[in-house]
Amino acid sequence: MKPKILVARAVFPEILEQLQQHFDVSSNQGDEILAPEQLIERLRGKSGAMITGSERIDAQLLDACSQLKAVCNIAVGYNNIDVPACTARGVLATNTPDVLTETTADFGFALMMAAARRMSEAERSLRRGEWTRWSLDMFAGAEVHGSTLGILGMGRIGRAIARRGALGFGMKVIYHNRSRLAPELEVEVGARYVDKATLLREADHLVIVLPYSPEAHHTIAAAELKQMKRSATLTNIARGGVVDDVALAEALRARTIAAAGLDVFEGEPQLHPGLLDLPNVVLTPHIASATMGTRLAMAQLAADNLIAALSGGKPPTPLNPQVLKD
Ligand code: 8YV
Repeated sequence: MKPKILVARAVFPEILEQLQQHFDVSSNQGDEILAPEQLIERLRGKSGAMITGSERIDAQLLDACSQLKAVCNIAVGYNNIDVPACTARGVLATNTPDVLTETTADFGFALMMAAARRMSEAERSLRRGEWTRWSLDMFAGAEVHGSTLGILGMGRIGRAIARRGALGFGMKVIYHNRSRLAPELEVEVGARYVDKATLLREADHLVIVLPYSPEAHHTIAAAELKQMKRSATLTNIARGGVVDDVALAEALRARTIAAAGLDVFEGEPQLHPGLLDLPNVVLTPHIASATMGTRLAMAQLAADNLIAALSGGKPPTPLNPQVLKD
């Protein structure tokens, strides 16, 4: 008998077909969002789950679904999974690193540029029919090339953004992270380590790529925003909650920073209503990894993890490899 799995969200048909060759698949191609109790209900008796950042795997769910052996996230971030709780119950958890790095860095850079060069604001004005004449300072924004790029969090995506800034745009790149990169890696990506206060004080464009954890909650709040230049931009492609959105909306409204680019929000898909009325913020619905090629690669990696995990193979990207038997 094939192991039973749940694919919690709609996935590409070719991925579903592969999974059906190995498993008795319960799918959700209607892409209905499952409330926590519905997720538990659908997962009972299943050995595996393919999930996204919208599904939460916690101790309560794991205890209710004791047959579960593997949960495979279609995302690199895994703050939706209580990994220690999985490990304690011998459940393998996996994520999708690497395959989305360059695509996500492209988007982060684009969002930063859109905020700096006031693209959304200018486009909205044009669509409203306000472009009746040209003027010298019309939608004049901040320089990107040659400016200082500050990166908070220096994992794979942070490094890919640093390379774009240093090599492509001649930016001075500074970063802050819990751990400093090896000297040769700093040279390769063209970035210099600084403390958090220096990062906030010197960055013309601050890009946040810090994974969410309770310790990272509101890493950027009112006090941090106050330390930034009035001309600076802030871009968040990490997770909602790393930035205090209420404080950010206030800083943008009061123009104590110039602009922001946000792809992630506290409590998304809801967002702080104050953000919607502001001209100086570019808002996108968590799409930094959204190219067809990358989303397919992410789903494929999650499928490879699930197939290996439930057939005694070696999952490519485990988060808690200690649960795997040799
Ligand atoms: C996902 C992301 O699309 O990988 C991540 O961590 O934030 C995005 O690439 C999203 O989380 C859906 O699972």
